[in-house]
Amino acid sequence: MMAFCLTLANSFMPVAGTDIAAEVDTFYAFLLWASLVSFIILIGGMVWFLVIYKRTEDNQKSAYITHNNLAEFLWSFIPLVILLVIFYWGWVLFAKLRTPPEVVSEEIHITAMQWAWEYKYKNGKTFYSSAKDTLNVPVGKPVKIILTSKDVLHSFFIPAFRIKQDAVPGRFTEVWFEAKEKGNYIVFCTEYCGTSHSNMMIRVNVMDPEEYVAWYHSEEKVGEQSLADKGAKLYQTKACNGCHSIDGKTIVGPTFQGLYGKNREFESGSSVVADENYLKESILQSSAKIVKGYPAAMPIYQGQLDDDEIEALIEFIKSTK
Ligand code: HEC
Ligand SMILES: [Cu+2]
Repeated sequence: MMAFCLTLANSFMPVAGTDIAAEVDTFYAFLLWASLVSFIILIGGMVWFLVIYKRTEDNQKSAYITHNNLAEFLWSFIPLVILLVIFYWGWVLFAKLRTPPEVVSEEIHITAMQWAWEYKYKNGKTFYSSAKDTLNVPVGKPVKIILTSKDVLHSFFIPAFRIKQDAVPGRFTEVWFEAKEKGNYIVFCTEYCGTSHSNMMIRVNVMDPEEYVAWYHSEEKVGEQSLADKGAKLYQTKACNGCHSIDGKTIVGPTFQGLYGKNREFESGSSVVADENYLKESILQSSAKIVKGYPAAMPIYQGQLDDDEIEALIEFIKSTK
């Protein structure tokens, strides 16, 4: 019975390509059935009352009832419990969808633009979706996508994985998934972004892990260098190394070693965890947050580094463990 209700409610859903997708579907099935039952009780009850309490004579009076404590309690309390269940269930699922595992197998930078996606792998492999290339990922491994946009709002949506995340200009957002089965799945841009918005429909190709590794190390779309290596070069050419070490020593500024993911305290008394957005802000406008115990001595790099360079510097900082 349960299984039948679930299958029926999910019959119009796209394939469930991840374990979480199946959980999301169960949740939706519950919502759907709960709505159906409520609908029948409410509308059915209304129609029934219309029939049985229909006035039969002109001077018929309705009964004088002021209130009914038990009925009022029940019609408030039962829906409250149901809504709390929906809230809690949705919350747990949402947290799962939003929180990537501590260790992910792949991290892919994706930059949205009018009207293509640019994929950039850690080893520097870079290509555009407009060339009809698939986004290759391994099966059964957690994959994290770090999103940003060059121009307007876009949104990265893989219906089969039940994940959706906006790509916002000037900011990094992230999303993750672990595909269950090999195959091709559709990716949509799901934020209307101009005339060729529909060209942003691409495919994610879930591959055998060995096949994926072979492709990853193949010559195809190979970048000149890995993102971290590119960042290491910038670290020298942009003179970051004059003030930041990568071996734990303090020069003028704090060391980059182990910085990513660390809790940072500021002169203002606030604190944040050093993620991509924090690193980007620190590089472009270091004065926005002054690290506690350090002078506000870092030059402003806004306008002197392009987005690709910042991405490379961030990957470099992440690689100094
Ligand atoms: C003249 C010295 C100087 C140079 C050059 C410099 N920085 Fe800094 N940087 C600092 C100081 C001092 C701080 C700490 C005070 C602050 O937060 O502004 C800092 C803070 C940072 C932080 C935050 C660190 C943390 O521990 O939270 C990052 C990230 C950073 N710098 C990156 C860079 C990068 C990348 C470059 C090169 C493009 C660079 N810096 C060049 C002096 C410098
Ligand atoms: Cu778009």
